[in-house]
Amino acid sequence: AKPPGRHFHKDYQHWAPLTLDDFEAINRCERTLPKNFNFAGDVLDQWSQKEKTGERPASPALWWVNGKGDEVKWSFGELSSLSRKAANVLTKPCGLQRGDRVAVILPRIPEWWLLNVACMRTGLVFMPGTTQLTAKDILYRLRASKAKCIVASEEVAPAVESIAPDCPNLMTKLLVSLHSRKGWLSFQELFQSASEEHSCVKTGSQEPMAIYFTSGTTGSPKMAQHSHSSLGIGYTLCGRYWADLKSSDIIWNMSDTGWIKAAIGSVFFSWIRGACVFVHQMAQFDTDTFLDTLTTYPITTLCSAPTVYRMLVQKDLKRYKFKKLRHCLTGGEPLNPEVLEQWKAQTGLELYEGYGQTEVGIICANQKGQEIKPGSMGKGILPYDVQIIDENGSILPPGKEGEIALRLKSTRPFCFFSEYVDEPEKTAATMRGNFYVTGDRGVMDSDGYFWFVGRADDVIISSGYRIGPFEVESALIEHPAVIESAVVSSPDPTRGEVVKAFVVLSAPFKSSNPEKLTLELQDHVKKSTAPYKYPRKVEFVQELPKTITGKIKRNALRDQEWGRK
Ligand code: BCO
Repeated sequence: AKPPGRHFHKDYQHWAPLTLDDFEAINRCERTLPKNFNFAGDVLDQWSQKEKTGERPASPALWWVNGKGDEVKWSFGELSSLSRKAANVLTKPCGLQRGDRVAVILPRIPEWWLLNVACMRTGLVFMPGTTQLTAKDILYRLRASKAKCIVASEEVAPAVESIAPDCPNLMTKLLVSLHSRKGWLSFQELFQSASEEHSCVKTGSQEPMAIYFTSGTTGSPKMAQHSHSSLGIGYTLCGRYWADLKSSDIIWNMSDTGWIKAAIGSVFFSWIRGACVFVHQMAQFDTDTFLDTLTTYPITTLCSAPTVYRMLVQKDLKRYKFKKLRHCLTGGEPLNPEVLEQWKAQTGLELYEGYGQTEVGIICANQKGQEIKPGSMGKGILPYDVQIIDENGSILPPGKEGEIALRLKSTRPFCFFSEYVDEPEKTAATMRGNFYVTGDRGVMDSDGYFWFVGRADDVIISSGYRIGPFEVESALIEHPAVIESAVVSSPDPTRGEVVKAFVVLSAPFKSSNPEKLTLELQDHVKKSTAPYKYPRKVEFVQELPKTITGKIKRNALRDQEWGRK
């Protein structure tokens, strides 16, 4: 019999490797976390073994297409050997060592998955970023993180080159492209000659594995750091009960590689269940290509932002015969019940909404087997204890609105982010009494279902993106037409909410054509910071509402936009 507690792990007793049951038991708090854990070694390499013994269906682990006829299919065995080669590229020619931070700005190409796994194998800290990042965004990320290496595609390379001299810690630029470029190491070339021999680093369960930049109300994005176990084990129950994944499933999770949703849905909860991750690298998102993909490929499980479903239900979905689709997930922003009803009426499929954050992953979800209450985010997912609390940190009863919070004391959930790197005061500011506060307001009903109400702060959630108003205001103020601005959310039928900028103009621009100036300011923001943040609405005003101490009252403008008193 296994002794109790932490001694069950193979590292201590040399028993059989951790199983899916063990991972689920850890999430149910029935087992303690092992001292060491590495997703590549403890999960992916095991699926590779199961492929050899026929315990897993012969479907790929990664299936990538680009709509131009190119296709990549890797089994878990291939993923293991190819990621070992990639690991050798990172440690040998790139000279990186365990604990070094690596910024990875790649579109949805297979190398993103290879490098992600290679970082796990070598104990490097993976820091993904969307390809929409501008030179200024990249500079901030490289300097704040002191990253030793940046991995980028050709489209991002010029922006990196323009700021690299200002990043004293940056040792290596690694280019993922068929062409070589001066000043960059070529991943493709190094990969060809790299050895497949590599032993996976025995990482500690709580050792840093990834850093995600996340926006808040004030200041620049914070670095939310996750450990090997928080991402690698933390979504096991999500994969089973929210995503309903089996090793025979094929999941298409739409999220861009820069967001934690890509990690959760296109790496961790899918691969821990042994499912196939499907990727379509579209030049640009469009609903026709999206629907054609579902009719062409045997995708069983879809995960997309509510904005995508809002766009899709505008189409005549009955015309499309999805090949194998049986389970649909959504998250990143609130889903309106009407969209859920329309999707169901047109496709016969339910929409399972989940709710989470970069810091904590998925914390609530409509889980398979539970009744779906349209408009609700479902129930809390273990190991989290989700509650609604008041301003003093006291739990509120069902039906009372307050802040959505997670219990941290006495036992801190292992899948919780470890900290905002180098910002202890911001990490501490998320704590209230025994709880972590999400910054979102909500209500729990008497059946334990959670209902989203809105943000408690000024952060804007548009199309599934979390956008800090300060970042947009900082971009606007760089333009000579802008004296000051206030950026708030504004309702939008497709994107849920969009960024709206109230702008006070400088004297020389007061008589400008407003339409032309709006386009100019929008274009300016798209060049200054990642374009998804640009203000889709702009209003020119004489002055901004302010408090007696001169602070801009964003809440007054937001209430006005939403028709609230
Ligand atoms: O809509 P516009 O055309 O006016 O503007 C778009 C782009 O055209 C533009 N743009 C992009 N690159 C550009 C550029 N403009 C100039 N130069 C460039 N290089 O910028 C705007 C970007 O907006 P978008 O990304 O919303 O584009 P789009 O095509 O409308 O995509 C729609 C969605 C729904 C596919 C997209 O918004 C999306 O993927 N949303 C989901 C985001 C997501 O995955 N969120 C999850 C975050 S993680 C999380 O929530 C934690 C949960 C545990």
